[in-house]
Amino acid sequence: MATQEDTTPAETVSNATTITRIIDAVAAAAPEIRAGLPGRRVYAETDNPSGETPLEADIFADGMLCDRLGDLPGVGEYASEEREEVIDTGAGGLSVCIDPLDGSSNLKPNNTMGTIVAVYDAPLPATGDDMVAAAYVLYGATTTMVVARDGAVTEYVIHDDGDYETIREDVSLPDDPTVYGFGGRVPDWVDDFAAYAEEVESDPSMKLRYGGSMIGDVNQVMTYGGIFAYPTLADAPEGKLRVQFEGYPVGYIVETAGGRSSDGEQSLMDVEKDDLHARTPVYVGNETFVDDLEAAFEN
Ligand code: P6P
Repeated sequence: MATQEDTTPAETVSNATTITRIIDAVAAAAPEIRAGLPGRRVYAETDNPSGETPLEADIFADGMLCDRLGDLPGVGEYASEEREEVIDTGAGGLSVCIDPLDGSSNLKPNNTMGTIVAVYDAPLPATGDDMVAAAYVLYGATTTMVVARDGAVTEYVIHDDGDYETIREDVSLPDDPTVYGFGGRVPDWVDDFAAYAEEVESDPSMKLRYGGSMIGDVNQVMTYGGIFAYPTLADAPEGKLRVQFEGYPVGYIVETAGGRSSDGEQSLMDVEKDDLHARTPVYVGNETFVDDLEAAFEN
């Protein structure tokens, strides 16, 4: 459930309290973001820093989250996939990176999408070691939120009033994995990944689950076990997904849930890139799948 508002003066707010306030604020915003999606399916007029054209819905969600998170005592920096530069709130404290509406291209076909939250105890761009919490909201048939903090993953349902309730504690990837979701196109996959993908797809226990929104696809892996991959493509040698906004937080959540993450060679948490909007290949899932992937890429 949402916490009591802490009345401690801002200058003495602990990181733990700030993380709780960030999660509370994201949960409170979620129903309003969801309610604001209809009527915002049109493209905005300018591209984002990754060269993608956002929807009005992306801009709407980013504006709301920037206002609410940027106003929190203990949040010193706010960055978003939709903004070129980091916003310094002047308050000092933790840094928050937001993908306001991951998979917003799913709005028109009314499929899932999500909000990704990465919290770092360092100025941006941060490293994987700086991460202190990560979360995602999933706008599906219901609105749920998965939070990794203090060494554990918890899944919540978010009610219409923004209050949230635990539905799964100590979430861990199932030992009998059954789903895989691979982004990009088979002809664009580099050869190593194409061979690996063929091996996974030939496993009769594995089913394809790919919805085009990373958070929806990762939540399938968090629920049923398996692997999600957005690999290096012939025309995307660095991959498509962003390190600070997608790779680190999803890697942190899956590893906290007992799985593994990789960029093909190392844990996503060990990837180091100077650019706030740098990209990386993303592979997350059960340990055996990621170990096999790295072995395939080594040979
Ligand atoms: P494709 C959504 O745009 C996103 O950033 C991720 O959520 C998703 O995994 C990927 O891109 C989908 O990419 O090439 O399948 O449309």
